[in-house]
Amino acid sequence: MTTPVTPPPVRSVFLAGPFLGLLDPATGEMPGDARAPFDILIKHFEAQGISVHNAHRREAWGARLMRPEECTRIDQDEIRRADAFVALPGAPASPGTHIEMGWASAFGKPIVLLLERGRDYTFLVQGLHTVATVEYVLHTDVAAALPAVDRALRRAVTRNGG
Ligand code: 5HM
Repeated sequence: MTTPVTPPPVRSVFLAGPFLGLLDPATGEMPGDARAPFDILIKHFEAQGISVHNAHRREAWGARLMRPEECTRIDQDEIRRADAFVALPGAPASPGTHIEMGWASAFGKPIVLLLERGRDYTFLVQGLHTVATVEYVLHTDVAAALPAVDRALRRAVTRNGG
C-alpha cells in the first residue's frame, strides 16, 4: 500500500518583486496598478492563513521607504525565516529581487517564480531550477494565475522536502 504524500504546511512566504522602478516620481509611491499583483497575492496567501512578508507593504508602497542599511538585513533575515519564497522577477528586471532570488536559492528555499508570458528573463532566472527547487508560473494576469500559484507552491514545498 502506498502512503499518500501530504505536502508540509506552508506557514510563511516572502513575496519579492520590483519596487523602486515602480515608484511614481511625482508621489514617491507605487500607483494602484503596480500594487495590484502584490495586493492580490498577499490577500490570497493570508486568506489561507499563510503569513506574508512583503517589503512593498511594509514600506507603505513607497511612502515609508527604508534606507538600504535598514532593509537589506531585514529582507535577508525574513527570506531565511520563510517557509517559501515567491517572486515576480520583473521585466525589466528588478535588481533587488534578483539579489533576493540568489539568497533564497542559496538558502535552499522552495521557490515560485511568476513569469509574464512574452517577456524575457535573464539566463540565471531561466536556469535557476537547475540549482534550486523552482516552480515557474507563466501568466498574463496574476489574479487568473492564483490556482496555478497554489499548485506551484505545494509542488515546490513538497519537492524540497518541507
Ligand atoms: O531593485 P528593486 O527596488 O526593484 O528591489 C525590490 C526588492 O528589494 C523587493 O523584493 C524588496 O524586498 C527589496 N527592497 C526593499 O525591501 C527594495 C527596496 C528599494 O530598492 C526597498 N526595500 N526600499
